[in-house]
Amino acid sequence: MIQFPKGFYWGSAASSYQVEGDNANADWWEWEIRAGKERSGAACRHYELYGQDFDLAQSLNHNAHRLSIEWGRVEPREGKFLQKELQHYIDVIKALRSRGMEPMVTLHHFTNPLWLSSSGGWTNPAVVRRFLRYCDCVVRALGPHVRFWFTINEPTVYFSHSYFWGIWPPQEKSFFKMKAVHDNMQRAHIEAYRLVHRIYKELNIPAPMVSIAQHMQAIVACDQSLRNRMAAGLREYWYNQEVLGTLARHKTLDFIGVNYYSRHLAHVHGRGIGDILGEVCRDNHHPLPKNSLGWAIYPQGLLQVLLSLKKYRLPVMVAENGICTDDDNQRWEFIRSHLENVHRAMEQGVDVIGYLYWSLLDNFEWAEGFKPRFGLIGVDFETQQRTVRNSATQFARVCRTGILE
Ligand code: IFM
Repeated sequence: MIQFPKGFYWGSAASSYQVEGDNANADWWEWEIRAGKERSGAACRHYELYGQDFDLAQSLNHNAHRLSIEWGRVEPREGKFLQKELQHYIDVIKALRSRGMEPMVTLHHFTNPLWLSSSGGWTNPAVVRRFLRYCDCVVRALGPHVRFWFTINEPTVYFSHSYFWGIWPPQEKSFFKMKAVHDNMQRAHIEAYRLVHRIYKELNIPAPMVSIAQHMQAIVACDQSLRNRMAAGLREYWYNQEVLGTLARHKTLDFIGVNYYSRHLAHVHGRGIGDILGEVCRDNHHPLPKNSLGWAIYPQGLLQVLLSLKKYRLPVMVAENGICTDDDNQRWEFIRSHLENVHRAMEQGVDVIGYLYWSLLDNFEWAEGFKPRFGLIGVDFETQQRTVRNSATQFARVCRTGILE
């Protein structure tokens, strides 16, 4: 039996674009059309149904919920903020609070307003000023009700998928553009961190907790060859640690949000930068069970990444951890085994303060569409019917008691 401490945050995470529906002012919306991708459409209609979805989360004993603000909704034209949309998010956050859940708010989760992307998006250094103007408006409106902020979700995933691998909008393949986005995102976080703290001081409310949500894979060399070990070391630095290290040096992290899903087995044959940064084992060495998208399930990898954060001496929140699967028994086993490793990390001195499962609902999984089922709660996208899964009930017991049997 494993006992988690009192006051631990238990809940789930989501992002606006993936659940709300009808986010027609986002660059991703336009890309779905242009690239002939599955349309996000009404998604989970969570924009209207959030009250009933939060009733379910409350009934599952969650005491926290991570959501994001859709930038293109609150600022559909540059500099024009819609009070009605800000009020919507205030209502959403109050709906969480009134159900006993701590709202944790992400300011940027992959999508951009169309006006931003059409003027260079995150490659244009003006994005820092633009992001700060948006943060200023949102944080003043929501600040009195929110303590936890994530400025940017998974910057490394965003800049590599969108600007290096070219698989997400705007589908660029340029090391230099990726580097520009990387630099601008770091600057944006650093400035936004300071801004959020300044606003809280001005409003005379208790200091906020600000971080990013950092995507981390358990990077493992496929064998002991120098080439693979060097590739693994380089990727550990570039994908997992570099951004966090910089933000920590600037003293702009109050805690660390970590999103963990899978193992990354580095195996390099080629000599190109893409091979060095991305080539993984294709020969099924060290096989593991997989989720429905083919990602290896590797619970001890969560221990590995949590231990790698110890050096920052900051509280850590597991801001996302989850599995897409059509087998709900596999989902509960995934949660159980990952929680075991969270607890091991705590025993070894990592100050983990919460665990948020990805995701509350089945939702729109970006370029993969609606097929991957990540939800504790199943969604029938024809009828918008919700079905609480058995894994959700098992997890609810842990959320209520803090005990993992
Ligand atoms: O759905 C995504 C989420 O938007 C960011 N982290 C990973 C999840 C699963 O791929």
